[in-house]
Amino acid sequence: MTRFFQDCEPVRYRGPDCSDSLAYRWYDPDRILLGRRMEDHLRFAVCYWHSFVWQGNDPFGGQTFERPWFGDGMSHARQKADAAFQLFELLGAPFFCFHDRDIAPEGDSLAESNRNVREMAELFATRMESTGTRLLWGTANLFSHRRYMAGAATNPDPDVFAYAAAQVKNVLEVTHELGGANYVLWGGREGYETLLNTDLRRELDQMGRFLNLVVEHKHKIGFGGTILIEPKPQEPTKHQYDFDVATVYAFLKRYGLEDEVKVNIEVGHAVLAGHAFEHEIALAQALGIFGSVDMNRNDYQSGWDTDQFPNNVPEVALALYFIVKGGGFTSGGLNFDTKLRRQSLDPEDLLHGHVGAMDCCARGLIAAAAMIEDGSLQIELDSRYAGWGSAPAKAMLAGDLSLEQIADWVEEAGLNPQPRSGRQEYLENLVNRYL
Ligand code: XUL
Ligand code: CO
Repeated sequence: MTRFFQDCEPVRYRGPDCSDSLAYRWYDPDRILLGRRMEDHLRFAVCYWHSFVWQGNDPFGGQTFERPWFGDGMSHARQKADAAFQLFELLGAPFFCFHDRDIAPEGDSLAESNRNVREMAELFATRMESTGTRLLWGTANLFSHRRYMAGAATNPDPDVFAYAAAQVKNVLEVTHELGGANYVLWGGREGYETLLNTDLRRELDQMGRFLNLVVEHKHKIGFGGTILIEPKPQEPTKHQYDFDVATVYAFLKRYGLEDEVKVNIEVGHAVLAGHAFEHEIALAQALGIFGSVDMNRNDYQSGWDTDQFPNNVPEVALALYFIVKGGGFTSGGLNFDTKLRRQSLDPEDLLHGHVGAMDCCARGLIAAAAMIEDGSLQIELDSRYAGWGSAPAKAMLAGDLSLEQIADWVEEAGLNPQPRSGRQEYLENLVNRYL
């Protein structure tokens, strides 16, 4: 086996003062924070697609990367797997994620494509065994091939719906066999460009049926992982049906799946939807559907899903504060759905991207743990809502008082509420003390 990452040494924790650019300054897998190993808090995953499949193209130009595995054959797929597992091992990343079409070429029929995926999964099983890398999630690519140009589950052609269902069946089973912790559905082209050619209500019903089929099959095969939907507001379609966490929750409720399916929240998708990342996290937690995270940022100016490695410690710290405060990950983790910039040609660039991202998250986690341990933020929050601890307030929230009874209470008690400061500047300054 030729090594793609020639002369690269495994990346190790060397502490903040280390001058080597390919060492962890903050990510120390065994360090205990809030009673849990850092590795188990963060559950990092490397994505197969952007790291090994994307060729560097943008709307104005084609391939910039040259990789020995670019090509359509199974031998290319095996070479790609060699490089991928080398990277996972060099980084000490505990997990990876893949789409079926990332790992194996499309065949002349679905049966041949599925066989290709299975053959690669067998190779993965041996590599996972020898390297200790685990599968955070698998997923099906239901958006690249032209048959899916008008969507998969939401396609006007039922044959496409059926083809997509058969494709998902295979990847769900492969994910199960590889011990995957989750299965993700990102609504690639589930959305529309114009209502002039779109029956929106029918398409939502199709998508609801599709997801129910996936959940039924999960139970049938005994897959213990979590089914996750990844919200995104637009790109590729103008109106994606899985717009954001709130929209996904409404969809799950309508199709009876709110106890079966959770969300995989991507930082850049939250930004495209006009939300702060931590808003999406907190909302998912509040609704009981927080699952996993794609930890890649967007450029704030470009308006595109730029899939960049995270590098802003204060932002990451705040997000991790809410994730950990809400109980942390169970089956989920932090997947780097990240692309190099198209000028970053060298194998080393893939290492630099991931090392920086993992260190940034580790540093953010240390700050988040300090915020939680210190408790000052929580004390402020508790005191803000302390009034709800009174007997009449509790009765009001529990639904024990009618509108009339509440009105009587206001009058009898002579209520005259006085506004209190929200203390935002104080709280923001407090957060900065931990960074
Ligand atoms: C697309 C995206 C996908 C999903 C998996 O924006 O994020 O890569 O994460 O299909
Ligand atoms: Co993603």
